[in-house]
Amino acid sequence: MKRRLARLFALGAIAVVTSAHVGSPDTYFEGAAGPYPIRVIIRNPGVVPGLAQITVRLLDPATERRVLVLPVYWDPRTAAPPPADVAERVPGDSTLYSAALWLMRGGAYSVQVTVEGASGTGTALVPVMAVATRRLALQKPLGIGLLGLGAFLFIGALTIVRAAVRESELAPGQQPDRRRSVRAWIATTASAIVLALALVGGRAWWNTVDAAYRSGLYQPLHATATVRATAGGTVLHFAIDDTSWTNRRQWTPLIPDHGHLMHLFLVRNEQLDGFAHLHPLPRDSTTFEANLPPLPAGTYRVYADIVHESGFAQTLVATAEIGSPAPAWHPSDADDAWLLGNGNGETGNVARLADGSTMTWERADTPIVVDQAAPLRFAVRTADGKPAALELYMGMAAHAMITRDDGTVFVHLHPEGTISVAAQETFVLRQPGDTIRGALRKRLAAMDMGRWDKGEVRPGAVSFPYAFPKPGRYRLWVQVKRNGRILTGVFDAAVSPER
Ligand SMILES: [Cu+2]
Repeated sequence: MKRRLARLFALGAIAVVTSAHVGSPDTYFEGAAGPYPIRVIIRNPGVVPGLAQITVRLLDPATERRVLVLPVYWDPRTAAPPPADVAERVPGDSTLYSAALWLMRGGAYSVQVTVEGASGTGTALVPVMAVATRRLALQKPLGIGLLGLGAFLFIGALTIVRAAVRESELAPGQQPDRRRSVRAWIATTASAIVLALALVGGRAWWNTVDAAYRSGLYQPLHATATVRATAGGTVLHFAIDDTSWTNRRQWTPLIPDHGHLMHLFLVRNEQLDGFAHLHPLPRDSTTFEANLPPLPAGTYRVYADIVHESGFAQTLVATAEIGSPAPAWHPSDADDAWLLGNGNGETGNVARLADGSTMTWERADTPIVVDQAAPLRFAVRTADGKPAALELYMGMAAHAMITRDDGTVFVHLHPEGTISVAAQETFVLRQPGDTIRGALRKRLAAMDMGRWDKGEVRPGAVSFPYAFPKPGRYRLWVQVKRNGRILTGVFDAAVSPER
């Protein structure tokens, strides 16, 4: 019954609003399921429980394959997951498979994508944050229709009661006497009162359910950013001051994501010409501090990416007022970087990087369309035009930060997609016994020593699986590392509405 009700609530809930990233609700993933390279898109339902749509693209020519998908909730204490669903091949496209996934509770899920084929079986884990971000409105025609049906049932029930008491025991053709008529009138009135009370009770029940759902709508933890001058320079102070965090009841502790507990981004309001990617150091469990680079004075949008031990990744949002630019900058973390300046406009494909190399956005001449999944590809070339050798920057071949000019979208992604690598790791490493807070975090911390600089990067090119969530003007910052130096390219994009 409960499940049925849940289904009922989620009906028609396929559109999207927001998620752990800001304004960019869908999950994009590119990686390998064993021997099979895949690209996965999971469209968030925006309601919990809700039905998420998943598409899996096989990136090498397909022979006969089977694709299975299964969402697994992070908490091992919840019921065992059901058997996996077989994704159906999308008609007309031999490498695209799709399925629908029920996300029944709010929180972190890992979607297991399994590919079976001639080279064996492989599985990829794609973390997905199930959050309720919207309340579905009752459509007017549906409301009127239901009201009509309800009235029909109400009057119908009274008519049946009246007829049953008044004339059910009469022979055909016989007229009810006065006594029967009076009894029928009393029975009908009593029934009307009982039914009306049931309706009032039903309304109260519905309002309680609705209020509970509203209070469960996702809001990132509240945070405050302040800037203050110290002897050593200007310091950005970032505090997670949400009572649900400071009470420690509802959240698992933070874990580092690609080497840092927090990835914080500053974007200058309106102009978007000042940008910084910092990694504030924790002072305690609620406050973080970073030395501020010499950004120009102004109001800045602050976005802070954090990941909880549960695998739940979220972006906290704040604003910061920066007064006069910092006189000198001593980075509090070696991975911190910043950049001043605008790109070359919406048609400028080439960004000149600080070391003389160039970064080219290899985009088609056709306009970028909203929600159209097309990987963003960038080529990095040395000053003399050769593919540039790249190094890992915090474990990643590249980082891309994408924002809409009004700040309603902010997303931080990698060639692996929009997923948090730390969230993925929690799902790989979690054991059924990990029910004590902090146990998994300890194991992760022990693994984390210095491993983010090891690995190979394909020289000269990076790509990010993504689709812009709504039309408008966007700015992109793409970061790579060469010869120990962090390089940032800036690009602009105009995204047109669906045709
Ligand atoms: Cu990154």
